[in-house]
Amino acid sequence: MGNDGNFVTQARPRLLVVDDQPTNIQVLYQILANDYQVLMATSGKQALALCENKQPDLILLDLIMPDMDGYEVCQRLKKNTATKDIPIIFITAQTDESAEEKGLDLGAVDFISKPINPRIVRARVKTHLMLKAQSDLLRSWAYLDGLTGVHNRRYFDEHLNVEMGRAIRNNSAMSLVMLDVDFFKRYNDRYGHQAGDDCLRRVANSLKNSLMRPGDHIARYGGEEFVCLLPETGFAGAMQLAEQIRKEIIGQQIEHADSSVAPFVTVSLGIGTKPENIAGNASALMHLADTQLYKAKEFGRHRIFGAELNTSGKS
Ligand code: GH3
Ligand code: MG
Repeated sequence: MGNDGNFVTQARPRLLVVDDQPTNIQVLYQILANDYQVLMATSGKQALALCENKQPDLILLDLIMPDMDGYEVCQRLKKNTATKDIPIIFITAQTDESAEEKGLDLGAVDFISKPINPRIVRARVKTHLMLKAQSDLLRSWAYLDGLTGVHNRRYFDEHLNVEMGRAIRNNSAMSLVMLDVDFFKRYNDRYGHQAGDDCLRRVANSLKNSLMRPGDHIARYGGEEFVCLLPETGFAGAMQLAEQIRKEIIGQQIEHADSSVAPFVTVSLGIGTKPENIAGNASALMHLADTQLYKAKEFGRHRIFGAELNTSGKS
């Protein structure tokens, strides 16, 4: 995965061929370049960097290389959450079974022996790319909310930690916006559960329409509660966005005759911000946004409250 939950393989799969001998790379390139985008690396170090930045769909990895051998490259890729799901096929002149066993134990999916047989290489690459595409698809489903199509809580929880780590490393700001539909129980009671589901879809769409940056994440956190994760966004920016969301939702004029705040569906929002240069942690930020949401409810609903970590509350 590694990037914004976009797990689905691109139209032309991307392979990475790693070998310290350029002539070996050349041979594989000629076999595969017609069908795939082929990236090349001549050392383990180069391979690791390419994997993080370019996210290949499959790696053909030479076992014996100077400096860092194929086993070590494999081990490092498997340890890194950003690269652990990329399948690895070892290419080796070694015929001894224990080498193969060790490679498979380290998480490689297959072994191909040199000298290269083009038909075998093509067939195995095709098979493993198909398996990868299937598992990418399953993984993406496991992270989606079936009703609204936005990410689910599981995805959010994992991403919150990753983004918080990044924000701390870069000393950058980061905000959460938590949102809860006002008087939603009454909405269901009056209009029925089916209409309630439609309403949640429309709320999710409003969020999608309001969040413009590619790094922003939206997730359905619970029944009628959503959360937006906004990397590199300070308090003022989050406030502005929350206001836009609030307006967008009331602007849809979804009739809600039993609401005590408006004739339409409204939402309450709570913001938590980790400011620049202040170390935060994911659960403290989550707790802050949640407390602010609670305040927004308490002070009348259809409003926004927010606060920054380590500073006093603001609204
Ligand atoms: P408040 O303004 O304080 O948030 O009141 P509320 O009625 O929105 O909050 P409450 O927590 O009392 O009720 C939430 C309701 O949301 C109850 C539950 O039946 C409904 N709900 C939760 N998930 C779904 C869902 O997936 N579909 C539908 N239609 N309703 C849901
Ligand atoms: Mg509610």
